[in-house]
Amino acid sequence: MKILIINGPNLNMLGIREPDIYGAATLSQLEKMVSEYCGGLGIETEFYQSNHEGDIVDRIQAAYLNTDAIVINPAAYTHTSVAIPDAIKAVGIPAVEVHLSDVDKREEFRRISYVSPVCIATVKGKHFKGYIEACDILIKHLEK
Ligand code: CA2
Repeated sequence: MKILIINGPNLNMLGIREPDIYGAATLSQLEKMVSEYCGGLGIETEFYQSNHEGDIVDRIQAAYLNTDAIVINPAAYTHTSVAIPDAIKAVGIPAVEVHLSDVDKREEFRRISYVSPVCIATVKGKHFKGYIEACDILIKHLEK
């Protein structure tokens, strides 16, 4: 089983700025944690981060036929992109949306997600643990 973990714009800044909202740990630390957790369950992981919407669409399309599940934090594109949910729907790979912060308790515009409708679940406000929860949801879904 292979899970692709995608992080959107500015998440490469994790651990560098805004630790009060996004925590003090880096993207590499997040990737190491998820890779070790999934590795312990015999699940392969692949990680991708981009600041560019079209590149994220290209990566989702490249996952077609060689990836079992997608964990995605689309970051700001959550609230603006139609192309990313279209790509998830097009490849037909089960996906879970993750947000480090609780987007419902922040600015009004963050409550809108164009990605949620094409995902089997959304995990919000659980910081790094949210990515583990997302993997668990997808593993259970695929085992059914
Ligand atoms: O809570 C989340 O995970 C978000 O997806 C993060 C996005 C934000 O636009 C969404 O509304 C919620 C922003 C990511 C910015 O990441 C940074 C990390 C460290 C320092 C600065 C920005």
